[in-house]
Amino acid sequence: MEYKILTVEEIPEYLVHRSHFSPHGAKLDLGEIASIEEIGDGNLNLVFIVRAQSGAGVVLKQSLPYVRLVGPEWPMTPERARIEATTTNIHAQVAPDLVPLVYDFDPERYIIAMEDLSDHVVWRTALNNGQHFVGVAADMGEYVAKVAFGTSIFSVDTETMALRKQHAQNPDLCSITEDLVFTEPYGESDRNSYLDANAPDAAAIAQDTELKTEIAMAKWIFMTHSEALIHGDLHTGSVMVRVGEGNKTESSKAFDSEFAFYGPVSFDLGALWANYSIAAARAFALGEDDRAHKCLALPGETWHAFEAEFRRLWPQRTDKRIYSDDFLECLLAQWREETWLFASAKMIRRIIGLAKTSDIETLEPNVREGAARGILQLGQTATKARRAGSAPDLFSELASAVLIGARTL
Ligand code: SR1
Ligand code: MG
Repeated sequence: MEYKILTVEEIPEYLVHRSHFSPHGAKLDLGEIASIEEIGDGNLNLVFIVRAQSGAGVVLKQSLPYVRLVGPEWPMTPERARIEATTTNIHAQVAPDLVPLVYDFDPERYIIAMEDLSDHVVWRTALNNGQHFVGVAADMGEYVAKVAFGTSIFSVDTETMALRKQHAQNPDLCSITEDLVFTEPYGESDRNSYLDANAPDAAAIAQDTELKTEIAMAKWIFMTHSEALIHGDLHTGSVMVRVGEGNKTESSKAFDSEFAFYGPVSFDLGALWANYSIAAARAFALGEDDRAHKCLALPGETWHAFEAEFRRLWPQRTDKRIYSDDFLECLLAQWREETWLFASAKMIRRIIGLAKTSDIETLEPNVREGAARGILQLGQTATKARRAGSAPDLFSELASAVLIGARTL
């Protein structure tokens, strides 16, 4: 069937045909539509926000048959919309308040209708604007723990796990991660790019054989450890936050789980740590050191909330015969060390490879140079330093020293 791209003009008619879905418990009456806007700023999809006169809204997200960031010359399966809808629904069962509601999935047009989160902001945008939200990093730790426990063999029986893994196969998007995160930044690739001033830093990465062995280990873990139905792309641009007084988080939602698959739990934690460090590098580059240190407190906040929630859930595991309390300690220690490794890989890719972060890209080149160098050096040193102790505070101390040392203020 020919792929039909959704347009603003078509949406009122489209909603009539999907009339069975009822955002906010009341059908979105076409006569009441106040506005329709395309708001997608991600790398892959079209995103529309439909607002009714009543104030109710719904988001329509369509996955294109190609990578939006590059164009039709990079075809990509639109099936990722099904992965995202299914994952969001499964995550909603285990972490109900921490993901958006999915109202509808249209498998023919690859369109998800989901909760309008207009009263939330994208966390990365807030960080870029110099805002610090209290509680969201802990919420994300809790989310990863609930998913790690609730979608894994600790609570799902073997047969159901086998079926879930089958339905969650996501080879096209996993290949993107395998290439962009774990391979291309470490050698020649047409998709790599950086400031001329950072060419020696990229060359140092490509020549660091010890680092490349660690990254090979990370890639192997990513490709072989099917532990839980992880989010798969949990950076600060995949989190929406609503805050109240004192910038205290009232609601956190992890969204955009199209990269989800049965993978290593520590990959999601590493993605968060990497993006906290990138936010810190931006703050240091702008001379906002107090705020940078607050960003570097976030790895600890996420880890401690993750650990506390996983420990809280542990007594509910279905098989206590061999999965003992001693095993739990080993597992947490292993995940904590892997988190350093994945954080490093996720930092390095955002500086050298395709798909960068606005945190760094919107800095003036003179300070961007030092911020980028700091992130690369942090990735290089953290992969090795983790073996000497993997407490999150040690990561933050290392990050602070490396990012300050590299900045070009
Ligand atoms: C071609 S997709 C590029 C990146 O965008 C997503 O956010 C993932 O991080 C992916 O690697
Ligand atoms: Mg995304």
